[in-house]
Amino acid sequence: MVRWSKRHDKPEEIGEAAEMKEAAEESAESEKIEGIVEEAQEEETSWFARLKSGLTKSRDDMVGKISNLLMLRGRIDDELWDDIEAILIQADLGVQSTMRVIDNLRDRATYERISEPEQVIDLLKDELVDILRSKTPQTLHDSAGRRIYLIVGVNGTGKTTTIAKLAKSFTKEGRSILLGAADTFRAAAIEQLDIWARRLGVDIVKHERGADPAAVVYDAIHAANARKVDILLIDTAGRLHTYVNLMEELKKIKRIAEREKSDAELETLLVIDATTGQNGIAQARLFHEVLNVDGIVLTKLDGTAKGGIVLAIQDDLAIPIRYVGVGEGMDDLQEFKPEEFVEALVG
Ligand SMILES: Nc1nc2c(ncn2[C@@H]2O[C@H](COP(=O)(O)OP(=O)(O)OP(=O)(O)O)[C@@H](O)[C@H]2O)c(=O)[nH]1
Ligand SMILES: [Mg+2]
Repeated sequence: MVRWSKRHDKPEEIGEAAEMKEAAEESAESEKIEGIVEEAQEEETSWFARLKSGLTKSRDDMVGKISNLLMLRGRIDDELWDDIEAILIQADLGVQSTMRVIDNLRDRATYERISEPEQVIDLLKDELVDILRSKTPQTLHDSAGRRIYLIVGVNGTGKTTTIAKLAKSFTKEGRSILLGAADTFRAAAIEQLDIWARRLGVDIVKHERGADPAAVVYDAIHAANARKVDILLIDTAGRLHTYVNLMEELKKIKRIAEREKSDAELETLLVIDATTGQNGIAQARLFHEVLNVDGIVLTKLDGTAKGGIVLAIQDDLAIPIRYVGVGEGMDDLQEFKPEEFVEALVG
């Protein structure tokens, strides 16, 4: 744990043991990154298959339960809608989106004289796509223009990994990249980003651990402006002494970025771990209040993810989902596409 000296606002000496631990962590991190890069090169499974397999649990929790219900019930009545409503809420869809889905399903079932319960699944699919599509913005930015991505989120959600994945994907598009290491708080955070920068062959702007993150952001933006770099990706801390400290720091960083960005567009992306369900929604609400985020990166949709939170975030909170991640591999992050997501979720 890093302690801070009051006078210099810098970490105090951490001692030999801590340094050894850090060196061990760095080497473990380095090995892990090597593994991820190698796996990405061998990766053959398609993105959609991975997304679909990642959403297996969400699919079982939502569509599986609804299908069973439809089979058992055998007819469409008020009780059926109530039961579907309960399933959607349990699947973390959010109250507002669940109400909207149920109201629209009920109306359409009446207008279209749907009598076979199995048809409800197709209606549900349409409804989910409609909601997600209506809330998915057309591109936020001029795709050819210079951009600065401020990557924020609580610790462990996948910020640094997402930066590496985005850097790789933008590099493939032929765009020039710079990384900014503004998580100066956590031990080994700068080294972790540095390892990625080396692996991906991109430049990085970094200061010493404990330095003022706003100063890193200032330098990174000025370097990006001077070199006319297309994409600057800024890593930030996920944890400080307190949540209030973190929010104050991020607000300051954003203010500096807005002020210094010159002709680049600034996009604040909040990274949320999909396995945290309702907690992730609470994080989105809080970060949005303080930082006015432009979009969400939803990571860890593989495993025990709660796919329903996509609707809760995009519909209830009206924050667009920009990217989704389904694994630790370099190709496991893609732009969010409503039709594809619903196809993978509902099948
Ligand atoms: N399964 C899975 N793991 C992921 C995904 N994205 C990131 N991870 C893993 O989550 C862990 C944390 O990722 P980081 O990128 O270090 O998270 P962070 O937000 O930068 O964390 P701090 O720097 O501590 O704030 C790592 O082990 C990643 O490999 C994903 O989409 N799926
Ligand atoms: Mg990090």
